[in-house]
Amino acid sequence: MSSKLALLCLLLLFTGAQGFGLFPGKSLNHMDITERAILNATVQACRSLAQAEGIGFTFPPQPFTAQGVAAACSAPKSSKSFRQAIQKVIFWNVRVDLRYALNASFHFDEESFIEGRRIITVGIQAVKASNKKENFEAARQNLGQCLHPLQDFYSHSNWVELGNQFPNPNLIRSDTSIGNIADKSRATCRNCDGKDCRNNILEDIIAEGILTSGYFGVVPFVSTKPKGKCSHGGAVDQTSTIQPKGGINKDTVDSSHGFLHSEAANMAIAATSALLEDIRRAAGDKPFLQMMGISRGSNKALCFVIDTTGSMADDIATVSNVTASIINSKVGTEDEPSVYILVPFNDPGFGPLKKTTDPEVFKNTINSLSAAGGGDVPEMSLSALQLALAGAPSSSEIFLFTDAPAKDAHLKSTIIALIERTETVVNFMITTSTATNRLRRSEQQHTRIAAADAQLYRDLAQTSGGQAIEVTKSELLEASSIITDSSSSSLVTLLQATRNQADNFLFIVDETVTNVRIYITGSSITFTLISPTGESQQSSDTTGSLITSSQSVGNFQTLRIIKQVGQWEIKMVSTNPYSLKVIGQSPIDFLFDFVEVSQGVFTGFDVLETRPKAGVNGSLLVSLTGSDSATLTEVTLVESAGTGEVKGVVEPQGSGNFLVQFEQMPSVPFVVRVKGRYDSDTGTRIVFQRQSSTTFRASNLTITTVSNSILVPGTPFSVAFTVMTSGMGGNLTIQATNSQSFDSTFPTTLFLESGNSTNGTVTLSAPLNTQSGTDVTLTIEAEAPGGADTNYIVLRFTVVNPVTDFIPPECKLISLQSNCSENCSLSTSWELSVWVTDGAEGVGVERVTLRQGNGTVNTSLDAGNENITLVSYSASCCSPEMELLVVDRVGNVGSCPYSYREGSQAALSMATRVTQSLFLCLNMVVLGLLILTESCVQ
Ligand SMILES: *[C@@H]1O[C@H](CO)[C@@H](O)[C@H](O)[C@H]1NC(C)=O
Ligand SMILES: *[C@@H]1O[C@H](CO)[C@@H](O)[C@H](O)[C@H]1NC(C)=O
Ligand SMILES: *[C@@H]1O[C@H](CO)[C@@H](O)[C@H](O)[C@H]1NC(C)=O
Ligand SMILES: *[C@@H]1O[C@H](CO)[C@@H](O)[C@H](O)[C@H]1NC(C)=O
Ligand SMILES: *[C@@H]1O[C@H](CO)[C@@H](O)[C@H](O)[C@H]1NC(C)=O
Ligand SMILES: CC(=O)N[C@H]1CO[C@H](CO)[C@@H](O)[C@@H]1O
Ligand SMILES: [Ca+2]
Ligand SMILES: [Ca+2]
Repeated sequence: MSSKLALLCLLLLFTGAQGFGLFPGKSLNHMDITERAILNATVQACRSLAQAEGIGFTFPPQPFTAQGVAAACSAPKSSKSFRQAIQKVIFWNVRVDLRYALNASFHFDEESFIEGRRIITVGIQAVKASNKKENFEAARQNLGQCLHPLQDFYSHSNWVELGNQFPNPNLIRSDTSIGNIADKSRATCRNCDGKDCRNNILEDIIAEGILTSGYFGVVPFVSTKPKGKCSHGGAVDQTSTIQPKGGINKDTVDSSHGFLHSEAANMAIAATSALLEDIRRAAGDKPFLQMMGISRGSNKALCFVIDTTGSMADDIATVSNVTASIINSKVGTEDEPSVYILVPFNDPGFGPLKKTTDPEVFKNTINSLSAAGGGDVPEMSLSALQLALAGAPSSSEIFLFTDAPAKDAHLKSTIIALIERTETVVNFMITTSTATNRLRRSEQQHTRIAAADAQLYRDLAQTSGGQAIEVTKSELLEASSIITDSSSSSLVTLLQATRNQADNFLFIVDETVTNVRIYITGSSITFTLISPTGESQQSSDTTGSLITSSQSVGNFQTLRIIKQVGQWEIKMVSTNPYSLKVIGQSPIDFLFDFVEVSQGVFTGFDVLETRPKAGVNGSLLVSLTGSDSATLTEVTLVESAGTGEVKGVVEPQGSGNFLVQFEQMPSVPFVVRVKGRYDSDTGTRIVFQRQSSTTFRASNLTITTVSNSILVPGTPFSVAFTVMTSGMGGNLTIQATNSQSFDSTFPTTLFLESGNSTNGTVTLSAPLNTQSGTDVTLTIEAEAPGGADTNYIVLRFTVVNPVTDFIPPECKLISLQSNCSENCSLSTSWELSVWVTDGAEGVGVERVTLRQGNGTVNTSLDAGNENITLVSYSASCCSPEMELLVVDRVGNVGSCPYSYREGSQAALSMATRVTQSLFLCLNMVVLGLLILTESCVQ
């Protein structure tokens, strides 16, 4: 047994992936397929949105890039978050190969058509439910996972060999037949002719249009392939060495059926586009674009976590004032927040998280907060912060207002895990209160938050690259106004460090950077600033030429400096702890993830949801955003509280992606610093430097998990995890925390020998009444004996109630009146009214929107029957066609086209045909006919 396993491992180290491949090359892989379909689908959504708003739309230049598409969508500032969204979807897609390599259903191997489609359709339901609740992170994860089998179908089955020209529309719906699937006992293949596999599928299978797919197995001499069945093929697949020999996959141009690779890959792109189109129709254009990280404003969340206990009345008034001024000054500008989030906390209560895209709703929500209760002095601040970190988009900035220490300090490590994984910046606005304020709540007298209590907040702020600002209540407005000003768009970090003693720091201001600000938090600090030309200015000098403005409030100080391109230096003098941060605005920034060569069956880089391994080699995947021509020259892990540095080896991967390898990951906390260059429009070479705000740590512990990502309410959900250590063994302390406060069980300690591994299980139970689309973030932490080393894994699950309604709402034409004549401009208008229902068994109509037509739509519920939505439409005779999209509450989408030209009967029968021709149309879209032509709709 063990020798067989060893052989297996050896073999697999040299293989690629199953499916469309993981690395760039001449063949199209899952990344290319996914990216192309997303770019095209996003262009369609932006175009449709522009049309609906009556504004023009210009297609971005070909080939599409995230940068170009974001600009065409009038959302140039979204190019980073768009890129990030695409990558998330791709990572989750590729991960299916790394995690479920041998599970046939995820790859449509072994004729597992029914199971494969189930993965796709349940995934689509989860995406739709997540979008409905604006849980876009979860939507991307579910989307990536369900795209993998969808794309594999075209490579691993004989769909292309059967002569099909278009994708199989039945893979993205649950209530239809997938096709004529071969019986388990029916032979489908013969031996290839040596290496030539062009004719290995049996003629009767082709002639009768029977669906089959290849068997796949990696253990030599052990095959589960039934007699006469096709194999996947290729060097790894051991079943292909057994009769019938050879295979049928089209993964690459060199595969058994590589001669059909490009047909299969193009069909996978078309199928991916069709799936995205279904999701877009269910969600609407704007939410679809938000899922893709595109919005017209700053694409940033404005996120407040607020203490609402008795002593906070003044602070709440301040937050209300700050919110009002942010909203008043930013709404309608490109700095407008894309979403507003509020999490209140008290004691013992906290939450719920309130999320809205409507600034007025948010203002009212904040205005309706009142300060009361709280009992003793400490409050539930970290519980609330956990909710905010789990619910805000990644890379957000959160502002937490309190005057009290945390009662739930045991959540510190969970909060750090969430900060590291989401790269969120957390700013603490800590007010010192007067004794009388606090007296109301308890006999304990705290005139100010004790130093040790504030240290917890300082530690968390430091990890996140935020500030822990300590001010009096009367200073809070000024401090808040300064710090929330930083939540503008395109913010980049040029430098971020913390120290306990004097030190000198360098930072580079490049031509693209504007609005440079320096934040210093700490007390009794002086400094000297030296510009690239060698001019210098002391902190005490108020008349110097380098600092254009300076504000100081409480322990927080901020400076603006003149724009001078080049390397600046700041010499800090202090004997107290302080943090220094230099930020600016620039379109050029970077994204990165820690990755690891997958330990599974196939080799590939998997994105870590944990801390990377300490003391051994490690890798980062870095992407540059905001410029298609920028290149990365240097990536360094810099000790955040010291001077240690580890430089990586940078390998370009194409499309602005770079793999960076480090010989040894540091054992101390570090930040990621990148340097790069690009040629400006005027041809000058610009060197830039950016840094992560977040401080990261590596660990000697590793945690891995295996679990589904969809959770059904009322059914216990198990997450099995494995912990390993390269350090000392002993009893590990385990903590599992979830963002929804679902009941959970887990072992609180696990015994682990040095060099060994141990297993545990977390069981989560979502109450029966949990709504579909709710997302839950689970953090599993393991702390080494002594507490010096901790690792964690952060997982996200989506709650989905089983769906039984697969049928879209229907339209019934009630009346159509037109007095339109040949010359439309001479006549007035036409009108129709329609009943929309979701049937007696349906979940109900969610939304009716106009997809095509220039008229006006009015919808209302039928007074007599609330299951009927009445729709009336009137349009000019020059706009003869219209199409309604009708969506039910689980996201089934129907289409109802009408035209005064056709008369009611023709229009009604068209409704059924349009769904069938949708795939034809989408295919044309991918092929380059971007306009849904009339032939498409008829
Ligand atoms: C905020 O408070 C300041 C000072 O009290 C006041 O001048 C300003 O008008 C307030 N802003 C808003 C939007 O309420
Ligand atoms: C990992 O273990 C090594 C050797 O035991 C130790 O020096 C190092 O500090 C540990 N790293 C962390 C992050 O605890
Ligand atoms: C680990 O915990 C078990 C059970 O509490 C205890 O018996 C054992 O001595 C502990 N081992 C170590 C190395 O601390
Ligand atoms: C690892 O732990 C398992 C289960 O406790 C044990 O059976 C095995 O012998 C251990 N292996 C090593 C190398 O210590
Ligand atoms: C832990 O679980 C994995 C499968 O998930 C199994 O292969 C392994 O043997 C288990 N290890 C221990 C120590 O029980
Ligand atoms: C990146 C990519 O594949 N873009 C495709 C999008 O669709 C157009 C036609 O609409 C193709 O020409 C592009 O190749
Ligand atoms: Ca309290
Ligand atoms: Ca329905």
